Amino acid sequence: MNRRKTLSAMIAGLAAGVLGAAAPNVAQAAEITLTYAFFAPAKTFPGRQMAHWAEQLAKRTNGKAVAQTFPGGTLLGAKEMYDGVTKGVADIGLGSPSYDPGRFPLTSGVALPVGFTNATVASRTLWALTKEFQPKEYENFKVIAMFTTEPGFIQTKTPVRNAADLSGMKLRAAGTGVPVLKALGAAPIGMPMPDVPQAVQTGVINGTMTSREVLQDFKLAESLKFVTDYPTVVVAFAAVMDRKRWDKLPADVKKVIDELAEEMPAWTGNYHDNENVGAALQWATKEHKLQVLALAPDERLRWDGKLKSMEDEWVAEMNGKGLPAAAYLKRLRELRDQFAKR
Ligand code: DTR
Repeated sequence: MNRRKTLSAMIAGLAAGVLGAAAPNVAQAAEITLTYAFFAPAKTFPGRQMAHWAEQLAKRTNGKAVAQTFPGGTLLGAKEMYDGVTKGVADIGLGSPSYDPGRFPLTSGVALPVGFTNATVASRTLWALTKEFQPKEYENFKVIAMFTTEPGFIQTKTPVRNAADLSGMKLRAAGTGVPVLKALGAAPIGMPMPDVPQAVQTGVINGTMTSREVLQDFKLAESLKFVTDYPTVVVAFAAVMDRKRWDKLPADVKKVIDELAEEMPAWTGNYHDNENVGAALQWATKEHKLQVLALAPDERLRWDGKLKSMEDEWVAEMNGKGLPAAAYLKRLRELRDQFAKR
């Protein structure tokens, strides 16, 4: 613990030194300073969530606990996020379990093509499921915030109006997006979101399948001029603390963090669905002549048909690991419908 604290504090000190005034919320007088790492830029929606959480932590603990945030991969990148938290490089790490479905198998169920219509419903469902099922994949962590993207859309340089347009197209996706694109006939490539702009520019990929705010937040609309109007799968995010670090926090601070954990799914989903994505679509349409392409109804049905077997395959795979996959999916559908009504 001492080693961990010292390491974390050292890195925080170093990074704060390097970043200087750019490290926003360093409060000198706080009793507890939690370093909080995120792999993508601050202005993306998970980055906004991180900033909101940090602000609320300081406010609700009256400055007793503060978070020092490190967005943009300055402390930990996408692939090392969860190990980095275990090693004490950061006290809190915001990563995407969807980037590593092998490590977070049950969570990957939320990212199946189960028909979520927006991020708010998917985020609330993910959080409720995680509390109910207490997946073993988080056993060494304390989950402090969970949310998802909206369902991903195919965003491309050249128009995709049907399976023939998509056939063999090199597209980037994350997690379950990879098998989804494969089933639809594309040639998917997995890579973390921050690598996408360069891969688009250099022609490594013809586009990406993900939530649509990236058109603006990663300036992708400069090259990706088409969105195919076919919602697919969400991507899950989880901010975690190492459990031993959590256990040492005072009860009043824990209480605030638990309270915030309850609020984060709806807060983030609401921001993403109702401000972030809409603004990005408007901007991309106005500034970059983005076109949204409808699928013909019979084409849509054919695409749905190609994705149908994914759930059963997932259940079989999870059963092989001894995980309660069928029960998880059943409850997912109930919660999805319940949250969608409100
Ligand atoms: N859709 C996921 C994650 C993603 C979407 N927007 C952002 C912003 C910042 C980081 C990750 C993401 C993906 O495709 O990677």
